[in-house]
Order: sequence, then structure tokens, then C-alpha cells
Amino acid sequence: MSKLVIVLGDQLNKNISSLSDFNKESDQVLMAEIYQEAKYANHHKKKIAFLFSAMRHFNNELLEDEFPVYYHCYQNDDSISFESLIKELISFNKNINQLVITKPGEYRLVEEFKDISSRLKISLDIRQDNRFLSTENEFFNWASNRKELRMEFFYREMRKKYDVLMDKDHPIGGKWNYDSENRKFPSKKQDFPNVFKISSDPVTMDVLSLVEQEFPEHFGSLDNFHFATTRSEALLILDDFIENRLDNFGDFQDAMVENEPWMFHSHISFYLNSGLLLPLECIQKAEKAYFEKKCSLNSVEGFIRQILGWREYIRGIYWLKMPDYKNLNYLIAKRALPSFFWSGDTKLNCLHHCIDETYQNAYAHHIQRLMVLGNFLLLCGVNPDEVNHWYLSVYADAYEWVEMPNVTGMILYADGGVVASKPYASGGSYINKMSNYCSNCSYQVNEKNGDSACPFNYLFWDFLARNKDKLESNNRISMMYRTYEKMSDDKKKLITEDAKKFLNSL
Ligand code: FAD
Ligand code: DLZ
Ligand code: SF4
Repeated sequence: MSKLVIVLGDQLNKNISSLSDFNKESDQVLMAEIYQEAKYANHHKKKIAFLFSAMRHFNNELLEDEFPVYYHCYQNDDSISFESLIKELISFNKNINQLVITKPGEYRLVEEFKDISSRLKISLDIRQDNRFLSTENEFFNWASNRKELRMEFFYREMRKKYDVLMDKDHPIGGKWNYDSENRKFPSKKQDFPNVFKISSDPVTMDVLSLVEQEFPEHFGSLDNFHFATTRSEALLILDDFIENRLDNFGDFQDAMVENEPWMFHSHISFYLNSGLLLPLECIQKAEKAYFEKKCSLNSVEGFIRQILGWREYIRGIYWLKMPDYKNLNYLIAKRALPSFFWSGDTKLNCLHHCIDETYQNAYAHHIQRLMVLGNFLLLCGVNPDEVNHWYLSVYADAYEWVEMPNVTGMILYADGGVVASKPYASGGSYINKMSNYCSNCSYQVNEKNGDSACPFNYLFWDFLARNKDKLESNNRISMMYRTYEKMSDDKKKLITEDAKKFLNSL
């Protein structure tokens, strides 16, 4: 008897659990570019191109290793689904008596494969995703009996578990977290390394033409496609980061510079999330750079915390809280997503740049996603469904397990404080401190009210006022309410009127 192993588009690693006991004589792999997966969100063209090209390259690598793979190339036909392909393969090979899959990164797909298995009356083995550094059970145990699920404490456990940046039981340098050193803004003389570009081979060229032809209405530009699409190329990008960017990663982690979309970030989320890179190898290479005195501790710890801490924690939250997490809307946010999120056509210079770079690159760095785009959507009260759809679509690293807790939890506070201890809300002054966007904006960041005032300024106070009943008791934000209460009635009226006028114009 034999197994049919389904390898999804974001599971492109030969060490994946579903392939661990693969028998090349009798078992079969299925990989498929599926209409429904490509069309169910308005995925950025570069996201689709990246995944299809990476899938095709991985198929070639499996074939070179003599894995029997059935690979379905994209067809504009919604009747071709995982189910129809599985049905076809099992009717062709009567020996197949089991479906095997590594747990998909989206709840809906886990349910879909369970449904397929029961409809086709074939057993299904869903295996733990061994690419992560903590299992769901470990996370559930950590979370049980805790009042608050703060990432920092989970991260410390992970540091100990993997003995990363540790001196016996103590963190190297004496502190677990060097974030307070990581808020600098680069001087005008600061050089930024060029983004590492991989040139497209014939496989990628074919996929780029396919995407241009089949997905013309999707968001994003295909110009200047330079992503890695194989593991060996992704390793080059990782090495370039360690060599040329990591040392400055910490200092400028929260900075945003106009027309510098890549900064000192690593740009490896595409590869980590699709299986081309593994988290521990990235962490260990960064740690080695610290031990070899090539990079500072604040940078190395900051980078490692993103992967060993945030990434694992976010995934833990997703599986702990799904499926209910999808429907949370603690602040009862109802506004529709402003249409300029799809075009970048707005006078708010910070938003214009972050959306335009997203359109070009299928990438924006963390602080752009959080403090410009996310902050704005939070302040405006845009409903979580539309915000989740936008983030899931526009970034090439977006899969629901990672996108949703960042959106529902981190930026929208729609989970009532599971991920974030307070809403990440701020006025224009924070954006001005961490970027140079404001100097080229048609709004004035120092003006608090009126037509030329930065909208973040009055939207911030209006957001607090609108959500007083839900937020006032939060110790971390109650100071702001005291400041608001001290404002004159006229000032409060101005804030409400400006916010109303702006929100009505969206
Ligand atoms: P770096 O800044 O170099 O960080 C290194 C790595 O740390 C990243 O590659 C990533 O794997 C990990 N990491 C850092 N922060 C987070 C985080 N908050 N959650 C999970 N992993 C993290 N990341 C995604 O991978 N996919 C998403 O769909 C996604 N959506 C986001 C939505 C919002 C609203 C916000 C605020 C953040 C989101 N992030 C997402 C997290 C983060 O913004 C990206 O991981 C990061 O920008 C990717 O760029 P990089 O590889 O250059 O990261
Ligand atoms: C995002 C995506 C796209 C665009 N296309 C495919 C596809 O054709 N085949 C596939 O196996 N996966 C695709 N994916 C990823 C899935 O939609 C889904 O997000 C992940 O597999 C979840 O783990
Ligand atoms: Fe953004 Fe306000 Fe600065 Fe303009 S002034 S760039 S809207 S923060």
C-alpha cells in the first residue's frame, strides 16, 4: 500500500515532516498550482510569481532526487482543486490508501483536507510542522494558567530551550532584550546596502509571463522581480544580510526613510514562510556573527528575538485561538478599507510611500506595516475582515497563521489585548520621529487641528474618545485619557469635527 503526500506551496523543504518516511518505490507526491488558492485573495502578482516559481524549482529538485511527483501547473479552471487532483491520482493508483500532509498554515485548509478525506473515504495523516521551533502543545502549555500571554516571557523560554545567546542560565550581556537601544534614526550620510537581487532563470521567466497573463487584475507590479526561488539562492540572501546588514539591524530597526524600502532588514520572511530557509539556521548564523565579533549584541539579539520570539509566539497564538480569532472585533470597527490602500493615491505622504512600496515590492518592513499602515487603520476604525484581507493579499510573506495575529492582535487590538498590552496608536509625532516622511507631506505634522494638520494628530484623540469605554481602564493608556480630559470642550469639539470630516472623506 502507498501514501499520497501533498506538499503545499509554502512547504518547500525536503526535511518537511510529510516526507520523513517517504518510500520512493511506492509513494507519490502531489504539488499543485491551484486556481482557488491563487484567486481566493487579491494576492500580489509578485507573491503568486514567487510561490509558483519556488514550487516549480522545488519540484525539479525532488525529481532530481527521484521522488515521483505529480505536479499540476496552473490552469484557469476553478474545477481543478486539491480534491479533484487527489481523486484522479487515487483512481489511477489503487494502491494509495493514505493521504499525508504537514499541517497547513491556514485553519481553513486543515478543515478542507479533513473534508476531502471523509468525502473520498481515505485516511488522512496530518503531521506536525517540524519547521517551527516550538510545537503547538508546548505553546498551549506555556499559555495555560497565564493571565497575560506576553511575547517577552515566551521568548525567554525559547532562548533557554535552544541555548541561544546564553551564558549558562543567564542572557549574554546581562539583559534579555536590547530594544531600548534600537530606536535610532540614520543620519543624512548613512549609506544603505543595495537589496540583494537574484536574476530570473527560465523557470521564473515562464511564471512571470503566466502571472501577467492570468492575473492582470491582481494588485501589484511584476517589474524588477528579484526574489530567490530556490533554497540555495535564499541562503545567499541570508548570508548577504549577515555580512552587510545585520550589524546595523538593531540601531535602525524602527526607522523609515523615504525611498529606502529595504533598509537594514533581512528580507527573509518570504523564504522562512515557504520553507526555503529554516529558522534555526538563521538564528545560529546571526549568533555566530556576534561570537565572531562581527555584529553588535543589540542587533543580533534584536534579530534573533524576531524569529525565536515573535515568529513562534505569533504562530502559537494563531493555533491557540483559532477558529474564533477570525471573528474578533473588540473595538467594533466597521469602516470599509479606504480604496487608496489599493492605489497609494493619497496626500498622506507616509501612507503614500508605504502603499506604493508595497505595490512595487510585495514587501514593507515591520515598522511601516505597524506604525504607518496599521496605526492609520486602527485610528480610522477599519473593520478587521477587510484589513486582514488586505494584509494577506499584498505581502509575499503572508499566510494566515502569521498575518492574522499581527493584524487582528497587534495592529487592530481586535482581540482585546491578547497580543498587544495596549493599542499601537500614535499621532504624527511618532512617525515624524522615526521617519523623514513628514518633511515632504502636504500636511503639517506640528499642527493639531484644521485642514492642513496631520490627520494622525486628531484621529489619535478621536480614536481614544470613541473607544473610551473599552480602553480607559487599561493602565498603559489611562495617562492619555487624563490628558484628553484636561482639554477644553472647544478643543475636544475641534478634534471630533476634524476627525469626522476626514473620515467622511475616505
Ligand atoms: P526582519 O525585520 O528582518 O525580521 C526578521 C524575521 O523575523 C522576519 O523575516 C520574520 O520571519 C520574523 N518576524 C519579525 N516580526 C515578526 C512578527 N511580528 N510576526 C512574525 N514574524 C516576525 N510577517 C510575515 O512573515 N508574514 C506576514 O503576513 C506578516 N504580516 C504582518 C502584518 C502586520 C500588520 C505587521 C505589523 C507585521 C506583519 N509581519 C508579517 C511581521 C513583519 O512585519 C515581517 O515578518 C517582516 O516585515 C518581514 O521582513 P523581514 O524578513 O525583512 O524581517
Ligand atoms: C498563497 C498560495 C497561492 C497563491 N497559491 C498556491 C497554490 O497554487 N498551491 C498551493 O499549494 N499553495 C498556494 N498558496 C499557499 C496556500 O494558499 C496556503 O496559504 C498555504 O498552503 C497555507 O499553509
Ligand atoms: Fe504622515 Fe502626518 Fe507626517 Fe504627513 S505629516 S507624513 S500624514 S505623519
